[in-house]
Amino acid sequence: GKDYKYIKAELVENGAVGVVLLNRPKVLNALSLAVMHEVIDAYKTFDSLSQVGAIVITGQGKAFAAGVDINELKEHNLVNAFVSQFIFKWSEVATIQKPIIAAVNGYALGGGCEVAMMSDIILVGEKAIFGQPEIKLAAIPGMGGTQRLIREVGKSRAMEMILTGKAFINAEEACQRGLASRLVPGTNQALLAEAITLARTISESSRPVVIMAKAAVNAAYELGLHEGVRKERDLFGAAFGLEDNKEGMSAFLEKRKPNFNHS
Ligand code: CO8
Repeated sequence: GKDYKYIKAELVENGAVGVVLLNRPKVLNALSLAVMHEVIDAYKTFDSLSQVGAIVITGQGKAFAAGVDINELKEHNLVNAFVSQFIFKWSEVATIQKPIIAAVNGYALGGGCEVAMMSDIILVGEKAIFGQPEIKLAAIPGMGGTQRLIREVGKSRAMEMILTGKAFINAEEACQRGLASRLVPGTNQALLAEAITLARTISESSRPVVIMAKAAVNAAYELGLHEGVRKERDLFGAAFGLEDNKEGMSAFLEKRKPNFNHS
């Protein structure tokens, strides 16, 4: 593996799953610029490895991530916030083609909540807490929070969270509203193990078809229904051009496990 300073990145499940562990527990995994560069680099590396089928990101201790690093934020002014890469490099997460699963336990605040929402599936532990407290710093969310949170929890709840900075969503509410897919009881380890199992399950399907499916679902974020359905139809059709597609159907009819070669 690569030598990162603020995260740990490793391949598990015989290389089928890439795991990113945010590793600044003393500051509740605050997302400094260095952390941002390392996470994006790890995501891109995993995305480019043919054996990797899905990626997991997680925190540790009391936090997934308690937001952008406030020590660095306070150094910014209007000019360099716009001109420098600042926090906007996080938008490159949208270029990752393989599914990303966030295993969230403890605080996912500000940028931490936003990094979780940039993922494709969120699993929560019992102690998960989501919030957008930027307003208390006289700032607003800057990594997609205002756009994604309304889609996940509805406008009213999102407004309450963003305008007060004091309304938080716990694990149960996150599941109830659909922000998270499900709750995994127990320790951080149990949550991570479940996220890895999920990633492994995804990695057993045809890689290109998984990428098509993710792209089709994500189109719903960006396109209207008419164009979205058209995009789905194009991707649906494209899947029929794959060898894996023939293998998948043959295997079903021959009552055996498919042997995908991911092409
Ligand atoms: N940045 C830097 N350090 C942090 C951060 C952070 N976001 N969060 C926690 N820490 C540090 C604390 O300073 C503390 O350090 P030390 O031990 O040296 O004092 C250590 O982590 C442990 O934290 P606490 O002692 O505070 O732990 P508690 O359990 O008492 O409290 C909380 C936990 C409630 C999570 C509390 O730490 C907290 O409120 N943190 C800040 C949460 C926050 O405001 N996040 C949003 C940040 S802004 C953002 O993400 C995007 C902004 C984009 C707009 C930019 C506009 C310019």
